[in-house]
Amino acid sequence: MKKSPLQIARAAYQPKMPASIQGATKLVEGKATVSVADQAEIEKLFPNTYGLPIVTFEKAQAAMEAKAINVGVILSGGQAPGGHNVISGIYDGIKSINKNSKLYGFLGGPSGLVDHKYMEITDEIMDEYRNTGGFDIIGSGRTKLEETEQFDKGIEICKQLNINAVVIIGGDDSNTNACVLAEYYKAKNTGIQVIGCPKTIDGDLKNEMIETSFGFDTATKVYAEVIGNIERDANSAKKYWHFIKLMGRSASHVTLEAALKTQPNITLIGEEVEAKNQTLDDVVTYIANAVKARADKGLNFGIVLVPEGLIEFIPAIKKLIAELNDMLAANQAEFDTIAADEKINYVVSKLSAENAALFKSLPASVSTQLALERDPHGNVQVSLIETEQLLAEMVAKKLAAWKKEGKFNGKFATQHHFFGYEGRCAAPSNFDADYCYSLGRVAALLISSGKTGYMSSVRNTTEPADKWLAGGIPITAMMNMEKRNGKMKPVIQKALVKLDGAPFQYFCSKREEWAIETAYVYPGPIQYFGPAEVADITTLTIQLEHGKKVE
Ligand code: FBP
Repeated sequence: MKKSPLQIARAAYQPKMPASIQGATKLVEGKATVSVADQAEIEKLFPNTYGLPIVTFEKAQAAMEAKAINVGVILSGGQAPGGHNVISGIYDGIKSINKNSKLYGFLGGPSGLVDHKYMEITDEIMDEYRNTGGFDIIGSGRTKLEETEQFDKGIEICKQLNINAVVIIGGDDSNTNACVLAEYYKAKNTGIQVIGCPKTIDGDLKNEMIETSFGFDTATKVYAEVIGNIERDANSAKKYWHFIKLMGRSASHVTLEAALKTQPNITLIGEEVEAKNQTLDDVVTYIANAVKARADKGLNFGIVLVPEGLIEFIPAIKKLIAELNDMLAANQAEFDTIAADEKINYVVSKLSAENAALFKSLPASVSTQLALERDPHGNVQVSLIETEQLLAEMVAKKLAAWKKEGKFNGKFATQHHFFGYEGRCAAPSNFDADYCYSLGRVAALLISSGKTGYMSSVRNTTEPADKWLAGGIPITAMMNMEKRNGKMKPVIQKALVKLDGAPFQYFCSKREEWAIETAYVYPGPIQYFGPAEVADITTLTIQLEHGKKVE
């Protein structure tokens, strides 16, 4: 395949990693863990993988003689920059433990394990993909691993290929499945270990031990570059309000990070909309007021950032979705027999009066998505709802009414954009290239130490990579019970934007100024080469969370 000059240069990049895992390493066990909530229930559901200790890897005097290990790797869910580097980290890690170790990739996501679709990753294949974006080395998919028949099919192929461990690279749902699989394999004494790696551009798989999910750094850099370009266009032409929706299904971290980087006029944060119990009209009025304030200063242009999950955060709509989920789970068989053009009427007939009224009041594009489409994990496919267009239209309507009343004298012309897929397969930034490679190396160490039900963890990430801390966290420690598809299930707790956290608080301290003034910042493209303060720096979110000054 033909390569660009940048790709050729990037192929030679040697990812940086923690000093503690370069050379001989020893595992140190920390204190035992408990789950973040619902301890008794989680312990009962995971008797073999609950309460395990946090582990860290430290430098050792001499490397231990280790036997060859065969590992199967799965990429699960949406693409995120750095996936290939996790795989190269695992590959180099198991080969450095014993050169006869083998890495198999299960093809097309978790279904590859169940359907026995796999390939062996060789030196030649691996070298083609080092430091590249995308998940195309083995492909990804959203099949949910939850049935024992699926787990048993996994055992068959692992026995056939002599696989000692499976690494699942995925988000909170996929790592929840990894934990269930680890428990099942341990309970059945299969000897097959399961290790998770934290992936998602959404940034909502994080906690004290998992400082960030990989891909968040690169994706937000890509979005910030393009938002900066649009800001400069807006500030040059001075004639459009740009409504920009950003990916992030269940949390607004991507939008918040993009805002911190580019200082747009208006940024909606779903978690705040929920906390303030706002309605769709409240949100529209908030934007319209900001448009008016700028128009009063003669500024008829601006930038609005909208998280893709906004709709789900509006409390009334959240309640509606919860009822829809329960109703669909209880009536799925009947629902499947209803003709396509009758499905909406069927849904309305089954809802409570209050929710039926709200459902009918929503634009058809929104209600159809809420009622009909779910991904295999039961999530509403918010990336398909055109919230940016909906908001632009609703604000235009409100301003037109204000104009008639003599309350608004400006101009309001809009453009809308959705940035999501544009960033998910970008070539990983230095941070993601280094972080992902390190996560892969740590996964290999967890496997060779006999661990199962752990997630690979690399911390201290605002420091240079050689000072990063490497280890593992039991996945059960991140779990709580939540309702999914109408039933209470053990799941990894999603990390939403904390309204009392430093990133949001910093944003709050600036947003009034950014709303009225034109305070745009133009970050420019990701730099892969150059001084560390330009090329290696990570997100403002992590820096603020770590108490760093970001002025
Ligand atoms: P993951 O949680 O699997 O990483 O995916 C996140 C995401 O990128 C969301 O931001 C977005 O809503 C969704 O994937 C889109 O899914 P799809 O790729 O199936 O269209």
